[in-house]
Formats: sequence, C-alpha cells, structure tokens
Amino acid sequence: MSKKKPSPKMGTEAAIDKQLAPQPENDKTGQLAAHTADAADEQMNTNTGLPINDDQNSLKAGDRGPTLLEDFILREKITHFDHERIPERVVHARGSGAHGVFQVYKPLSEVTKAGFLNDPKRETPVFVRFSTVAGSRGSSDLARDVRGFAVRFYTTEGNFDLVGNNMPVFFIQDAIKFPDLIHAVKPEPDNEIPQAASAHDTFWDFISLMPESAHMIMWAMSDRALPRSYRMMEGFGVHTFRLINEAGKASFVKFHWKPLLGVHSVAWDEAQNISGKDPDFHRRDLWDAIESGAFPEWELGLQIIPEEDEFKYEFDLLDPTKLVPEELVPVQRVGKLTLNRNPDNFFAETEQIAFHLGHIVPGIDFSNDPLLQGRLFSYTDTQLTRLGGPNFQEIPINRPIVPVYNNQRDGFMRQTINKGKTSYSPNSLGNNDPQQVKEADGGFVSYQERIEARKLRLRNKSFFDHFSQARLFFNSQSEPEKNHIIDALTFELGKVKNVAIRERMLGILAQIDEGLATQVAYGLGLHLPPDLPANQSIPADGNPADYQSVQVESTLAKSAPLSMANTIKDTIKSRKVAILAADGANAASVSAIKSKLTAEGALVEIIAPRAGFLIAENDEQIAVDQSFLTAASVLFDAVYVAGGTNAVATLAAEANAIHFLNEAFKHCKAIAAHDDAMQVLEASYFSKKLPADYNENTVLSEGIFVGDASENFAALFVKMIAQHRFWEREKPRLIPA
Ligand code: HDE
Repeated sequence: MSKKKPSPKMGTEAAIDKQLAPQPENDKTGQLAAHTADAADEQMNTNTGLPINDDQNSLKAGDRGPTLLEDFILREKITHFDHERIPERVVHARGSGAHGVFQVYKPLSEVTKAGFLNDPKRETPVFVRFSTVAGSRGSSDLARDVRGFAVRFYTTEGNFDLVGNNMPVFFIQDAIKFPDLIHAVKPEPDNEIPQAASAHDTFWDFISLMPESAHMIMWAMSDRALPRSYRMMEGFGVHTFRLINEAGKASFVKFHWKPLLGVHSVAWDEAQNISGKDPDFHRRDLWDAIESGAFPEWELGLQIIPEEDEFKYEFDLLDPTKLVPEELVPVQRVGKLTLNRNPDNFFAETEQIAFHLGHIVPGIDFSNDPLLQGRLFSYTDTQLTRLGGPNFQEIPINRPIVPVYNNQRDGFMRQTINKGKTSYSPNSLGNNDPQQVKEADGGFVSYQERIEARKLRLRNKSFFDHFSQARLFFNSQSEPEKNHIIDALTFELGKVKNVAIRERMLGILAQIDEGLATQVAYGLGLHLPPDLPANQSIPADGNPADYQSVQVESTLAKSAPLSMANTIKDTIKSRKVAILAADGANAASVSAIKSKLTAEGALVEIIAPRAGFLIAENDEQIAVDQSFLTAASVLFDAVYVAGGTNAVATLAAEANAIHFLNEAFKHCKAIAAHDDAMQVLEASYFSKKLPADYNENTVLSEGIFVGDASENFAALFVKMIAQHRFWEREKPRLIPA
C-alpha cells in the first residue's frame, strides 16, 4: 500500500506551483483542483457549464411582455449577485495586499529551527496585507490610524503568519479589553458617526480611563499614523514571541520589518485632502509600484533576548504596551521581504486571506503576553462567520504549500474529496494513516514552559508603569514631530464635545509630559487639572486592580530609532514628482529634468491647464499626464515649474497652478523652478518668504530652488526630494493653501 507520509520537506517546488500560481488541473475524478479562471478566448457559460447564447436579454413572454420565472439563466446570475458580499473584517476591514518572497541572509540555527529561517537559498512565498483598523472596507486609506502589517509565509513546514502593525506597542494589555477598545473607536452606535476616525467622544472617553493606552496614544497621534506609503512603514510583531532551536533552547524575540525606502509620513492637512482627492492613495501606490517594477522591500529584524534575561529590564517583556529600545537590544537584520506581484483578484486573495496569530511553524512559539493569548482564540473564530464555515483553509490563498492530511471532514463548502473509509485515529482499517510526526522528523511540539500558578484575574505589578515609555517616545521625537503630536491631540480632543473627557485626557498627558499637556490645554482653552495621584488616574468607580499606574523613570532619555527624523533619506525611488507646464514651455529643460528624475527611479507627471498635449516653445508636442482639474499637489512628493515665456505667463495666471504650489509649500515639499519661472513663484503665497534677489541655481529658501535645469540643478533637486519634507518650514504657521 502506498504511503503518503506527510513529510514537511516533501514536494515543495511542485506544491508551490500548484497552490500559489494555480492552473486548472484535473485530478483523477475529473474535478478541477485549485481553480483560476482566465476568460481570454473562452466562451461564456453558466455555473453548470451550459453555453450561454444571450447574456443581454432576459426571457420574456413577447418582446414587451413580463419576464418568465422559467429564466434559470437570469435567476442564477442575479442570485449569485445577491450574495456577492461577505461580512467585512470587524477590524482591519480596509486593506490592500500583494504577493512576494522572503529570503533569509544566513542560517539562524543558533536561535531557531524554523526551516525558512535556515536556508539562504530558499525563497519562501509570502502574501502581505496592509490595512487600517477602524474604518469600513470603503473608507479612506489616509485616516489617522494604526496600520496592519500582516505577513503570511508559505513555508514547507506550514503557513507562518506574522500578524503585526506599523507601531510596536498596543493600546491595551489584556485581550479582554479589545472589544471595549474597538467599540469605543468605531462610529458611535446611535448615529454611526464618524467613519474611520478616532476624533470623537467615545474613543477618548475610553482612552482617558485607560492609562495603559498612554504609550500607544503617543504613537497614534504621531505622524506614524499617516504613512506616506505602505512601502515606507515599519512593521512590528508587537508581542514578545519565542524562537526555539534544534536543541530545544528558547529565546524571546521581537519581530521588526525595516523598509528600505525609510519611514516617511504625510502631514495631517495633506492626509485629509488626500482622503477626498484619492481615498485609494495607499492602495494605488502599492499597486503602481509593483506594476512599474519598483518592488517594495523590507528587512526582517530580530531583537533576540536570552530567556535568562527575562527579568533584566525595567519593563515586562510580556506587556504589549512596551517596546524593547534598540539601544538595549539591537535589531539584527536577518533577511529580506520583496513584494513583486499584485493579486489577480482582490476578493479571492486580499479579502479571503485569513491570517491567524496561531499559524506558527516548528522553531517559533508564543510568550504569555495576555494580549497575544487572547488573539490566539479570535482569529479562527472570526473566519467562521466571515468566510462562512470551517473550511476556509481550503480557499486557494489560505492553502499551505504542503498537502494537508488529517481527519477533519465535511462542513460548509468542503472542497477536498477525501478518499478511503477512515477519518479517525487510531485506526486499523486505513493503515493508521495519516500518521503523527515525531519531533525529530519535524513534528510540532509546544515549548515546554514550566508554569506553577494559581488561576487569577489579575495583572502583575510589572504591568503598572504606563507612562515611562510614552515619555521616552515623546522625548525621542524631533521638534516638528513633537509639534505634530501636540496638533493631533488638540485636533482630536477638539472634536470631543464632553469637556470632562478632555480634562481627564489632559490629566493623562500631564503624566507623560507637562509641556505637552500644557500646550494641548492651551489649544483647547482649558487649564491643566490639579495633579492626579500617580498610582490612580481613573475615577474611583473603576477597578483599581485593573488600572493602577506607577510612575517609573526610564533610564534611557531618548531612543533614536523612534524618530522618523533619523530615517533613510538617500533615495527618490518611486517618489512622485509633478512638472507644472503649459503651452510655450521650454521643452529641453522639461525633458532634462524628467529624464534625470526618472533615471533616479522617480515617477514624473506633466500637469497642465488641459489634458492631451501641450505645444512647447519649439513647437514640440509634450504629452500631458493630468490637467489641474484631476491632479493635486497632495498626490505628489515634489514639484517643478517649467520655464518658457508663454508657459510662465499662463501658469502665473492659473489659480490652480498657484494653489498647487501653495499646497506644496504648506506641506513642506521640495519645490524647484526653471529660472524663467520666477514669475510663477512670485504669484504664490510664499513669495513673501523668498529673497528679492536671486541668481541661477539658487536655494531661495529651505527646499525651494530655481535654476537652469543643468546636471547640477537636477542633482540638487534629487537631493531635496530625498529629504522627503522640510518640516521646519511649518514654524511660521501662517500658510493658507
Ligand atoms: Fe487583530 N484581529 N486583534 N491585532 N489584527 C483581526 O482577524 C484581535 C491585535 C491585526 O490583514 C481580526 O481576520 C483581538 C494586535 C491585523 O487580514 C480579529 C485582539 C495586533 C489584522 C482580530 C487583536 C493586531 C487583524 C479581524 C486583542 C498587532 C488584519 C479579521 C487581543 C500585533 C489581518 C480577522 C488581515 C485582524 C482580533 C489585537 C493585528 C477579529 C481579539 C495587538 C494586522 O480576529
């Protein structure tokens, strides 16, 4: 009798082809296995295979008569349509995904036996889904929110899901508070307002009563909540996990994703504008980057902490409101993730992927973080409703690349046709197949942590310090970043109607940093409330055991990696640059600038008063990518104003062109202009801030530059764009746009 031993290393290549790039393929029963449908050159038929002769007209009694119930073709089509929607994810409903690969740089056998972390030659297929948390499926990408960063590795030992966020900590310490947090942030239940926003009473009511959220609030109010692109976000596993090596030795680990394009954000005013101009901004950006071959890349980083060091730090490794500063435990970059293929079908792949924190592989295990532990229940449970039953693992995007053999059977939408009589173990009628796998042969064995404890509903005192890392984060920010946090808090609390909530929140902020609290209070027209006792920052009707806070001073004053000011700023790869032009533009300089920027990997678009073509000074036709009607400064990273006498006169008189420049100025972007085009800059609001006299190739003000489109000029422009933003420009703050 043939043995189908489920060896984890078996048939990898073939299985990858079969599952991840599935082609219609007949098994012996003539059934289609993982089925993809490409209609190219195919005839239309019904779901039972009946060729369709007319898909334009329903069957009627006479050509002006009633439609007949008999029309099974119409009924099949409409019935399917009626059921096209499935419940959206209760959180992280709005998302975008892509396929890619992961490759480790060198074997990590010292700390883990996970196969995909030990073979540098192996390209492990991945699917990544980025998301916002609070908004519905149709909400804007640019909401102020945490971003999900969920990575599935299709390994030869099964799927490993690293279901993380773009912030390294979380709002709450215990999973039992998650429904409360989400109820508070979601639209308010009476009027379903506001969509995809935390700036409302119920959210801040909850937060102001939960001091443990202080650290995460600092992150959520920082520009990290407004990424420029999914490709420019860090990712974090958040919880402490365990790695286990072949000898069974465990180490604690924090997972990081480090983007090779650096970590960059947009301004809040810009985010709000983008939400109107292009609510799909991040989705489009990811899609376009992959289509154009600018594949997004991250390095996997590990902070490895020997088990012996579990109690070495002034925070508890099991507390998900704490990060491990990189100064204490450096991040080792161990491999690279590259996203290189867009999904074929959003629903089938991005919508139906079912991540689960509990999808791990031998060599990786959990810690006792109480937030992590609760998540282990939630993810499978939610798919039962969302994907309609227990067989969601059989949906192509969820299948592992290794064949699955177990005794689970039946249920809604079962796809597998299991053979044989036995679906129980042990059995003698079926050779006792499928057989368990010994640990030595790759079978998964949970880490044998020793636990001696009482059953309690309590948190350890080591979880009571709620402010030291919130303070560390705030102190580590640059001046502009601090100002953005103050602005964000003033905005959010300004939208809160209940003054008692605002005041309570000021009490929390005061425990993080008094200067911060004072400035927010000023913006709200309030005074700081009298000091709150350090160990009890919520009203007495709460349960003190749950909410106690203690004040601890972090031994670290600042942590450089927490500020985006210290990120990578040496590339303009995939940055979007607008060239403002009109009839009569100087073609040579436009083309020189465009080719230099394109050579550096930027995406350049010509924006003009009307779509189609413009006629340059030398009568050359220049293709226009967008008119001022459809383009907007907030959709670009930098702007160049073309020269040419007539073009300059047109642009200087074109309100949309001036608005474009004013906005680029307001959002601190690089602005370059041909030296003919000074007249256009003079029509802008910021002309007042430019010097009266200037020469060719002159930096007029930080990030603003005129010149002759020479090599040097273009090189300087590239350098300016790579800076991302000139946030110092915000200081005068009198910037209409
Ligand atoms: Fe999730 N979370 N979560 N979460 N989460 C879901 O699972 C949940 C938490 C995260 O792109 C849901 O399939 C609980 C932390 C991401 O498909 C649900 C708790 C972190 C995604 C769920 C948390 C995350 C989810 C909704 C507290 C960062 C999107 C649909 C114990 C480390 C994955 C689904 C995707 C999705 C529950 C907290 C990340 C309901 C109970 C902390 C990136 O199962």
